[in-house]
Amino acid sequence: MRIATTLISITLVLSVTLSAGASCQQPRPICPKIGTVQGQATVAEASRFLAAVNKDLLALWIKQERMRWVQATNLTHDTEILVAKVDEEVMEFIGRKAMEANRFDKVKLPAAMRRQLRLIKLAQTLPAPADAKERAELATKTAKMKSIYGKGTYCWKTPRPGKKKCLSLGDMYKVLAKSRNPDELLEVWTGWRKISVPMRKVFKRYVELGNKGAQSLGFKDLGGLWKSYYDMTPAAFEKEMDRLWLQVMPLYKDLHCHVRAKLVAKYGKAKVPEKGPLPAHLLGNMWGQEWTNLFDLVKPQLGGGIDLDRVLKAKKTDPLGMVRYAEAFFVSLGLDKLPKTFWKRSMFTKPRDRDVVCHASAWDIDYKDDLRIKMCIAINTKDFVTIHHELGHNYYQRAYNNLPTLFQNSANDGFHEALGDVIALSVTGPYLKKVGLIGRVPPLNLNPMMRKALEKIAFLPFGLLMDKWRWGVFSGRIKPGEYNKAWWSLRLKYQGIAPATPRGEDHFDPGAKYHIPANVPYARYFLAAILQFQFHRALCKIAGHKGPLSTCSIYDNKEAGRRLNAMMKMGLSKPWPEALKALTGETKMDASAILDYFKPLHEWLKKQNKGRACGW
Ligand code: X8Z
Ligand code: ZN
Repeated sequence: MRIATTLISITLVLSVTLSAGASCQQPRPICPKIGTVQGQATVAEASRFLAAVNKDLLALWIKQERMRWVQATNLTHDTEILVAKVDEEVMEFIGRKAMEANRFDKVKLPAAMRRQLRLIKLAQTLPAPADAKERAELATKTAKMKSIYGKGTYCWKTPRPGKKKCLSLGDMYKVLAKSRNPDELLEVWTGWRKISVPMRKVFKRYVELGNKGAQSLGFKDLGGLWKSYYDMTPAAFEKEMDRLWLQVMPLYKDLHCHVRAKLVAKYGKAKVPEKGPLPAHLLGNMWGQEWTNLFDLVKPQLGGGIDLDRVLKAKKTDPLGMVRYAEAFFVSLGLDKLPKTFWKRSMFTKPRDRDVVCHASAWDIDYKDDLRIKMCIAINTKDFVTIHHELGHNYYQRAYNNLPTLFQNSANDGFHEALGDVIALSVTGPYLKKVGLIGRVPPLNLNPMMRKALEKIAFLPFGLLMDKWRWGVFSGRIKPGEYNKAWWSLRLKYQGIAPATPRGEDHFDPGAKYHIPANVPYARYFLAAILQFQFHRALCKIAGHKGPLSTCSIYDNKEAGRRLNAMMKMGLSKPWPEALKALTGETKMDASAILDYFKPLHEWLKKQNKGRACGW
């Protein structure tokens, strides 16, 4: 790792020195070759500065990743403090370097250098205030929120004979997935939300301090920083999100309408209002962010389709086996196997003896080849997809590992989130047969597409509103006294979902979703949901696929793999439209691919909804 980075840095200095000649031709008082006139910055200095930042940042990030790994896989008082300490150190470093970078503002620089200087400011999702005490407080607050979330459990009001008394979030997933008893569902749904009540105060302070940090870097607030990741102004980015949402909204509304009709049929009008929002606890998922567990209630055809849950269980697939299927897919595209250390160091299952953060994540501890995933794998379709998602992160991380540290990321964060999902879109019937998971491909009907829609289309408004809420909070438009009210009004507006019981300001429901206490921006998942279909369409074309997009699998296609890897290798070195162009030939994010993919289902939904009053 270190050697490669040093080489890059030297190359950079050389190429910069060469191109610096160009700036010497302009009527400038100094030439970089001659050196610095007092107070005036030069290209060569900028180059040295960037080389040092890339080197020091790498060392710091590696240290931070190690600490974070240890904490996430063992939540204790001590690991919480250790992570807060290292976070503080990283925040201090980046904050200081971002300030120092300002001195090159007026120097004419090659685009790659200018970009890196800008990326220093964007290198963290949570910048700290310059004051050391406030910085330490912010680091402590975020570590605290993460650990409250990670340790969260719920114990049944009345213990059930023969069943666990206290449930982890994973146990609660199972209840929400399988139970059709509305009282039980409501108890679990409400029970989980008790964990976030103590977060409210901590969160409020985190907002104040995070904003202060973002403002010290010249952003309006923390939301302003998050919206600046996309090679356009924050205002333009907000518009971009809304534009994409408007493209897909009609499809979402038709899916919502059909699902509601089926929920009414199942639970009755007293529980599910015929013309109103969907009750949040009846959607088979803790946040109503995807509805795949409602498949049996809403499926278009009776027979056919593949029940991957059942297949995986029948084949006695274990967690490692699930990961091996995903790795084999990437290998079939011509990419390397995962390193041996991946298998040794990853956390695949929930340990019995300690608290861990079960929320799935992918890591590249040394920014080179120490790739790992951390998951509490359950043997089901959802986790099968999530494993592909996580390995997508790992393969992306490995593809750009030779770039300067500041470029070691995806073109925009939606690209990172889309990568593994694209692979999961290729998990089709014929693919499952090829890898021996099923013996016979069932005749094609609309069922698999419905299953995907419950995952992808249902997700869209949730993906959109998570950060709409936070942008509002960071800007001060949403006041601490109305956190929950604003949350539920966005849930109603975009998702058409409502809680079954009042959720006043004595609750803090946004905190019951991982990314809020963990300070992970969420617009990325919305973008990924759109982008992955654009990638899929392009890759299928490269693979020479004919016929509907939903039947395409790029499994075993080396050319598709080569093109995908070429895009991943660009990392964050170029504005994202260039990376998108490299793979798809397109320069805009666009929902036409996702709409194309689901067109047959949308037609079917429209027919089903005839005579129903849709909307809420
Ligand atoms: O957080 C994730 C991944 C890790 S980056 C498991 N996802 C979002 C979520 O769970 O809310 C993937 C889909 C959306
Ligand atoms: Zn992810």
